[in-house]
Amino acid sequence: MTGSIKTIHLSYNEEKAIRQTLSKVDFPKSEKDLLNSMKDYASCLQESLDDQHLRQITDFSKKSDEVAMIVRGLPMEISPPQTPEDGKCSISAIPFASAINFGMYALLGICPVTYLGENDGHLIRHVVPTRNGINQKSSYGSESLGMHVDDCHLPLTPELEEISSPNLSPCPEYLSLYGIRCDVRVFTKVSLLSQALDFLDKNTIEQLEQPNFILTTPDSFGEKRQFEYPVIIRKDKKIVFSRFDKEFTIPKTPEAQRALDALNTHLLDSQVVNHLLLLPGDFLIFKNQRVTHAREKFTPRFDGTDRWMIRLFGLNSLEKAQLVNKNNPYYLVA
Ligand SMILES: O=C(O)CCC(=O)C(=O)O
Ligand SMILES: [Fe+2]
Repeated sequence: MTGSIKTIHLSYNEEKAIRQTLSKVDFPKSEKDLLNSMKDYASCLQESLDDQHLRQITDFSKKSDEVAMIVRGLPMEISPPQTPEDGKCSISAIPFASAINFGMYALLGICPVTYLGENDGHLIRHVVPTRNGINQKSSYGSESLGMHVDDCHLPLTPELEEISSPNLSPCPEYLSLYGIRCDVRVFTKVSLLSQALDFLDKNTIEQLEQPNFILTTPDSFGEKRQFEYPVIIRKDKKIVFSRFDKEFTIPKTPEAQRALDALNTHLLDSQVVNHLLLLPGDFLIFKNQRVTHAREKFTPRFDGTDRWMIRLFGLNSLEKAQLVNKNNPYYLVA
């Protein structure tokens, strides 16, 4: 059921043109270099893409009815290093992949961000099975991840309008994954919230809108914390946002439990779920609070060829961001 996800296939000539223009820009060695040069990388993409593809890509963040997009066939390293078993890889080992990700963010008008308590302040997260994370429910593990919204304890976009000075930064508005190595057995599953909600009655939806759910922070966040929130929020009565993450949510009443179970069932419905594989050079981006994503358990080989994706979080603006340290506008309190 991929009809609901905008898919763009770049041509051979587009890929080649991006590769050629990018190789004229200095290769990045650090995230600082990537941030400094992201507009230059975006110019390389802009020059090389067909007009129609360029418009389709730049429209994504502006169009409120578009929630997920895949751009397939972007350039990648010709010979990427081994999949890192500890989740660490220097930018200079994957300059193309890194530049493409930051260039796409600049083209889309999105700010990459990272949050305190996860990923040690780095923007790029390597979604790989790690030896330490093997039993963790996190992007570093190989356990199953149920349908979820990332960092869902943070204020959702409509909630930010109500809170004048929150002490937490906004929940990521975007999450992107870029394929470096594919494991054809392991899909990323993406469901559109609006499609799942079409199956629910008014009463169930109203239950989900009550602050009757206790949320705990996931494994990747270090220390555990608890919050009480609604699971869904409607903006202007139309656009729906969620902080769905069943594994970390405790409903406070039997009605809340039933509503959460019903939403989970429909997010997993075969008519709703999109099963996605990212081949090397494929870039998936979605509006984190308007879809849910999941992954099934798999067995890593730890032979240097395991599944590897680059993940970035994004916000439309840093205006409401609470900074960990005022010298770094991309490192946010969470
Ligand atoms: O491994 C995947 O396909 C998704 C991982 C995930 O949920 C994440 O990185 O946020
Ligand atoms: Fe996730």
